[in-house]
Amino acid sequence: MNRSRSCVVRPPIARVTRSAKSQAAHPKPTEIQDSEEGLYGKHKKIQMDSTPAADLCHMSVETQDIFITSKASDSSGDPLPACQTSGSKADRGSPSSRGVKSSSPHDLLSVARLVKLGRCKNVVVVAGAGISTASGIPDFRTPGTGLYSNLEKYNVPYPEAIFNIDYFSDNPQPFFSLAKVLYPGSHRPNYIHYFIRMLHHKGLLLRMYTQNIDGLEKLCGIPDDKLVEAHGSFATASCHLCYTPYPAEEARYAIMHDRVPTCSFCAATVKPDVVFFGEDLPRKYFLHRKDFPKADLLIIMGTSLKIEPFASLINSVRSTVPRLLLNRNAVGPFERIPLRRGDHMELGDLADSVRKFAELLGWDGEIQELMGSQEVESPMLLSSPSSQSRLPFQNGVPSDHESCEETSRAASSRVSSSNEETDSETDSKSSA
Ligand code: CNA
Repeated sequence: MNRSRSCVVRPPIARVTRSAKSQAAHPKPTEIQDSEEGLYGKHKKIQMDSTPAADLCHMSVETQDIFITSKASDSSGDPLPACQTSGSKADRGSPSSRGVKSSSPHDLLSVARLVKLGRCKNVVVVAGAGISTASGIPDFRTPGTGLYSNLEKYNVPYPEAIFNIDYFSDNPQPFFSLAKVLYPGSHRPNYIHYFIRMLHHKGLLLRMYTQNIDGLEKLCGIPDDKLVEAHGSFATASCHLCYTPYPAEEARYAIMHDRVPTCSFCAATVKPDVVFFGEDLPRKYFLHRKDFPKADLLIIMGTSLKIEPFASLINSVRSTVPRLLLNRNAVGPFERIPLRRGDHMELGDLADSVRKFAELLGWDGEIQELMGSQEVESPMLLSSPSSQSRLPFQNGVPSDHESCEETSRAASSRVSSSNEETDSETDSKSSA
């Protein structure tokens, strides 16, 4: 994974990031140069309703949210006021209903009808931590159960510090303690993951963009070429300063045994290639430039849409493309009244909503069967944490194309980093 050479120290107060700023500044359709050759082929010429894709490269979080969530961790207040699910669509326009969002009972039905009519053949799924809470992995922001409400034990000044590369540089311990909980291995995919796999099975999944780092998408069988792990994963590891690759299994072993893995090249701390605030996203993320203009249905599930640039992705589908939000509460543009034409949402427990959607599509039986067959085919994979943890690797070697790509990228970035040592040092010094 490339780390930004222009990495800027972001104190909690400096909210505006390149991506967030550009989104505000460029609400109009963006024209992408025809000559622009992407990593994964040529980009579409016109990208409607899009945030300039080139700007979507650094992960950041709204500071406002940092303060709100910090506050939430020492009080029982809801950082993102949970939206009520009562009321009708007509309510949405009235000032008295501002902040009170609803899902119509017809929303799921309308989208299911479109799918059944064969109108959605290029479905893009955008997902976050909420798809894995049913697997027992806490999300970030759910009050009470979310990781941000339970950070006292990590002793960090503000929740996001735990994923801040500059903070990590000084003190990796908080992240390593959390990594022990998040490392893939002790959790298994749930119905929601298998629903997405079923989309693929039906030939409808154009791509899944996940912010999750738990590896459950791969574990349930969503193929690598259909998956973009936008915030990286634990499948590879490298030095956080010089990017020299480090065997992921060794990093895992060290972290699990409360040791700090260090780089054999420069002796700095090694970290799993999970994207931190202030770091670049994996290159595969830029597939969004060709995927989103092509999408004919966008399903957004289990995310608070608080982290940029990922959150802005959902604005880069064409304006006529239906967007379905499945979440506990309204988030992002779905908080606005009235909703954009073509926007639908089903609020409530995600597993319930997804099951309902699957039933409307007539897929529920098949999904159950798929889950059952997975259990029978590889009971150890699904039940044994230790064997699960080996899944992304085959004898310690990353088993998929992306992991290899990440590794070779890290190797090449080591070369470039030694060539540009001064840059890198400046960055790291300013980070410190
Ligand atoms: P978040 O900010 O915690 O938001 C999660 C959203 O999902 C919230 O809106 C919740 O209301 C909603 N949600 C949670 N559980 C349910 C449920 N059962 N039914 C319905 N809705 C539910 O997390 P985001 O994904 O938006 O933030 C992105 C971060 C989280 C990424 O950088 C991840 O790396 C990070 N993260 C990942 C994991 C994981 O890999 N499983 C876990 C925790 C955090």
